[in-house]
Amino acid sequence: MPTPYDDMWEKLNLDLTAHEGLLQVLGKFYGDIYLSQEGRLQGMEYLDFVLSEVHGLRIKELQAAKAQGRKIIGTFCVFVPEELVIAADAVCVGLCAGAEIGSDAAEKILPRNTCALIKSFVGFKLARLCPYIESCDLVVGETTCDGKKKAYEIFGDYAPVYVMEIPQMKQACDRDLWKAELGRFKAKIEEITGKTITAAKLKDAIKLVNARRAVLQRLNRLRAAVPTPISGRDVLLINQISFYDDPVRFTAKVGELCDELEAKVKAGQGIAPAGTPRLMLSGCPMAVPNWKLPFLIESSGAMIVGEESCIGTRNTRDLVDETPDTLEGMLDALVDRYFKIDCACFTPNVERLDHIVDMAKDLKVDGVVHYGLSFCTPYAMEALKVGKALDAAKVPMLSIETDYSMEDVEQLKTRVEAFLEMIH
Ligand code: BJ8
Repeated sequence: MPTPYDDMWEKLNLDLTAHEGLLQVLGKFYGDIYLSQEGRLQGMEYLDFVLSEVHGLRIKELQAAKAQGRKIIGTFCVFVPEELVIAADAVCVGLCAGAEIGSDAAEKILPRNTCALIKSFVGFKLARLCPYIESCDLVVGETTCDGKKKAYEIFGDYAPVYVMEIPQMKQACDRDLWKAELGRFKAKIEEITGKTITAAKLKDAIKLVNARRAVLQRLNRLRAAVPTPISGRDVLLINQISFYDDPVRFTAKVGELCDELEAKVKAGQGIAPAGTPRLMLSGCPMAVPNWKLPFLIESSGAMIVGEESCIGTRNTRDLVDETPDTLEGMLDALVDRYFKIDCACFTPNVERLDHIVDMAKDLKVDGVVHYGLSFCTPYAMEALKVGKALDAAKVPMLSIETDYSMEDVEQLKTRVEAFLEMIH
C-alpha cells in the first residue's frame, strides 16, 4: 500500500517491498504486545504515536535537520557521549538492532554464531531496511565485546564508521585512555560537523541529556511502587524510544506521563492485581522491537518492575556533574560519568553485582530474570556471578539465553511459569 513516505524511503535507498513487510510485522507485533494491554495510561498514547511513526515522521524530522546542514550521528552503545554530538548541533540517534529480519543477509558475511544484536544491525544495512542507518552521516562503533569490535570492520565496508576505543578495566591508566578517546571523538565530531564545541554549547548539551535521564529516573521511582502502576513492557518501550526521539519533546512527554503515574500511585492503583509477582530483568540490552521476553513474562502473570540493562537503568542511573564551567572541567565530568557504566565487557565488574543486588532489594522483587543473548560471552560469563550474588542475598534468579527468533517461545514460557510457581 502506498504511504506518504514512499518518496522519502526511496531516496534513502530502502528496499521498499522488504520494508513494507517489516512495517507490517512490526504493526502486528505491536498490536498484540502493546495495544492489547488493559488499563493503559493515557500518556502512553504519545509513545504509541511515536512508534507508529518510527520510520515516518521522525525520519522526516531527521531529513529536515540534514537539509539545514545538521549531521546525523548513529550509535550502538551507551558509551558514546551524545553530549558531544548535541554540542556540535548534530542529532544523535541510537540505532536499534532488535529484529531478526535481515539476519539471513548478515549470516552471509558474519559467522552464524554471532549474537542477534550484531546480526540485526548488519542485516538491516545489507537488506536496506533501516531509514535511520541510511540517514546517518557517521555511525559510531566501539570496542566493547569482540563480536561488535570485529563486526564494525565489516560494517565499515557499507557505511561511514568511526570506532571509539573503550577500556576493558577501570584503573587510572584506563581512565587516561578513556579521556584521550573522548578528546579524539570530540575532534572527529567537530571535523564532521564543521562546528567547534564550546563550553557554553557543551553545558547546554549536558543539561539536556541529564534532563532526559532525570525524567527516566523519576519514571523508575514511580513504577517501583507496590502495586506497580505501569507494565514493564511500557517502561521498556519508553526507554527504547528515548534513544531516537527528540530529547526535549521526549522529556516533556514522559514528564506528563509521570504526573499521571504519580496520581495513580497516590491512589494506590496498580496495573495488575495485588500480590502479582514482581520481577526484575538484568543483562543484555533489549533493542526495539525486541519485546519477546517481557511479553512472555507479563503474559505469564508477573510484572517487570526494573531493567538492569543499557536500555534501562545502566543508561539512566548516573548524571553528568553540571557544576564545572570550563570546557576541560566538563570533559572530565563526562569522562567520570561514562566511566561508571558497568557493562559486562569490563573486568573485574563487581559494581554491576552490587547494583543488581541493591536494585532487587529496593524494588522488592520476588525474583530476577537474567537475560543473555545467545553467543554473548560477557553476559553469559557474568550470569554465573550474578546468580551467586543474588543467591547470597536470597533472591531467586532464572537465567535465560535466547535470540530474536520465535522458535523457543513455548519452551521459554514453560521455564518462566515454572520459575513463577517456585517463587510465589
Ligand atoms: S555498554 S551492554 S550497549 S556494549 S549482546 S553486542 S555485549 S555479544 S550490547 Fe552493549 Fe555498550 Fe555494553 Fe551496554 Fe556484544 Fe553481548 Fe551482543 Fe552486546
